[in-house]
Amino acid sequence: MNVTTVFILGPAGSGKTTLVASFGKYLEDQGLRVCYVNLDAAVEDLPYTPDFDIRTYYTVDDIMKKERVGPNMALIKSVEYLLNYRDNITSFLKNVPELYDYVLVDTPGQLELTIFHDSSIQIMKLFTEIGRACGVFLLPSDIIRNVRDLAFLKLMALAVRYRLDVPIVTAISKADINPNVDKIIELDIESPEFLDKVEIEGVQQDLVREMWRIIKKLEKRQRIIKVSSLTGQGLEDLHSLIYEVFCTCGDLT
Ligand SMILES: Nc1nc2c(ncn2[C@@H]2O[C@H](COP(=O)(O)OP(=O)(O)O)[C@@H](O)[C@H]2O)c(=O)[nH]1
Ligand SMILES: [Mg+2]
Repeated sequence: MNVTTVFILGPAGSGKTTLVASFGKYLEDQGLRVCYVNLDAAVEDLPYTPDFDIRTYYTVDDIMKKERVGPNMALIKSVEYLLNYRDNITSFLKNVPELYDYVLVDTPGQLELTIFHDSSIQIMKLFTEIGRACGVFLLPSDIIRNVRDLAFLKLMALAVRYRLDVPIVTAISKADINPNVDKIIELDIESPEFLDKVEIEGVQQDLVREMWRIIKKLEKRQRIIKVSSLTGQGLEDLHSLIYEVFCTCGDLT
């Protein structure tokens, strides 16, 4: 079997790092060999033991001291620094296809560091060269309070798909926190309740409706899955969905 790289993506605090640990453990329990990669130079503690950790080479604290910059600039520089270690990453990846079935890549806490900077895109490309790769974009249930929030997150997921040249699946994360999320995600623009639930009027209402149309047109149709690292809910679904991304049928509904 080919090695499969899964980039775990999503807004800050959406549960990426925690999912790398819980999903990795789930895959290992299925007898699969999992390689854990941390590309976040700002993280303090990890709930998994990384096989490759960018902090071996530098941390955001190091950059703040060395370059005499504040935390925001150091975060940006931390992504630019990635390219200085391109050879280290390439040489690490050389043996990965023989040793592992899955590579789980924990991306920087702030999503914009991953998608705005060419250096992270170039580094992610290295992983696509050793086997197949896809992304899981997390839509955290705790910030989905209404249709507008969901539309906004879905637009972000589309933007990520546009930036990264890999298939992207979406998953509602931290599903244990917000049980009402079901009522929101099942709402359909065609349903009579839709505009009531949007709870806005006039131009904004037209905007949300139009945004939904665009999302529905562009987003790859996929069944909705909900995951929780806390309870283990949905990890099996996530595994199936990732598997299906690469099967020839390509139908994720
Ligand atoms: N209730 C709940 N909390 C979670 C879950 N996943 C992550 N968290 C918490 O959400 C916060 C951010 O998680 P983290 O994995 O660091 O997010 P990241 O910034 O996307 O890597 C932490 O306090 C986690 O303990 C989950 O499935 N359920
Ligand atoms: Mg993280």
